[in-house]
Amino acid sequence: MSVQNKSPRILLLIPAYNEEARIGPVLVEYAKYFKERYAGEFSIVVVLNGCEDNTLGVVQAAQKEHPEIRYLNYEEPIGKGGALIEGLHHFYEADYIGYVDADGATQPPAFHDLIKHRNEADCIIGSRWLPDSVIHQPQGSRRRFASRCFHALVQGLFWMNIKDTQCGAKLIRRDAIEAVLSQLTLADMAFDINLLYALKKKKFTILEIPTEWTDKIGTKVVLGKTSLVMFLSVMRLRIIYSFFYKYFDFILSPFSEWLYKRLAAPHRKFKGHES
Ligand SMILES: Nc1nc2c(ncn2[C@@H]2O[C@H](COP(=O)(O)OP(=O)(O)O)[C@@H](O)[C@H]2O)c(=O)[nH]1
Ligand SMILES: [Mg+2]
Repeated sequence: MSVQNKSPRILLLIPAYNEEARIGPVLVEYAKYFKERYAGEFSIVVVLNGCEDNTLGVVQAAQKEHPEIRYLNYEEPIGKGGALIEGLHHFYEADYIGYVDADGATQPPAFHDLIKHRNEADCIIGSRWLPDSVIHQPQGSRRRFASRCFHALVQGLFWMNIKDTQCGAKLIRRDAIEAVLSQLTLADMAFDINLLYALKKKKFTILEIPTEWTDKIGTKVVLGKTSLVMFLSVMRLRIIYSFFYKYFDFILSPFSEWLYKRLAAPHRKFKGHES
């Protein structure tokens, strides 16, 4: 088999915060599915942070049965985005790095679909808003309304023309991740915007494909607070990518640090545009 045709090595990241009730079956399903069907090397890294429940015990139990499951455990509340950024710093030997939610909203076949499209773009993302998307259980109406408002805001600020930036299922080539890693700074749920915009700025290609998705009970999203933090984060990102950022960074950075602390939201310093 030539090197080009060889199956790629895939690393799947799963951010997890207080997921003892949801993550166990998801880990087992992913491990079994990819062991049976996938010829390449497939490994999972769960990134836990600040869990107050037994998520760690559940992950360790799954790891005993399936050694391809590993984990990183942070005591500090680094947020979903922070967990993914830490996970992305540990590429291990992967050619592609992807992520999904811990709740099983994206089932293994839907993640496998992203892998199947890997040669068509640098980043493949699942979309719940394309005509062929299959949604078994939609989100509630308030959540969908908030999500569409957020989408309009993101489109107005960044003009990425992506229909669904927030779907938890994404797959990115290793070299694309490496090129943007130093620009990843949003530690909350708006992390995806940070990733996608950094990729676009570096001229990497992004392909949206219809996905199969099921909303699960037990969401970690607290609509009012999460929406406010995501709003602040995309505004912060817009400023970071504006031409005047370098002149005002000395005021803006301490201010945003202070504001996120007041909101008890995860915050990371922006490290710079160059990788
Ligand atoms: N590590 C970590 N993961 C988080 C945090 N908040 C949410 N997550 C994870 O992010 C994913 C998405 O959260 P979820 O509740 O499924 O959001 P929803 O599907 O948008 O309602 C899940 O895997 C959560 O466990 C956090 O503060 N830290
Ligand atoms: Mg979810």
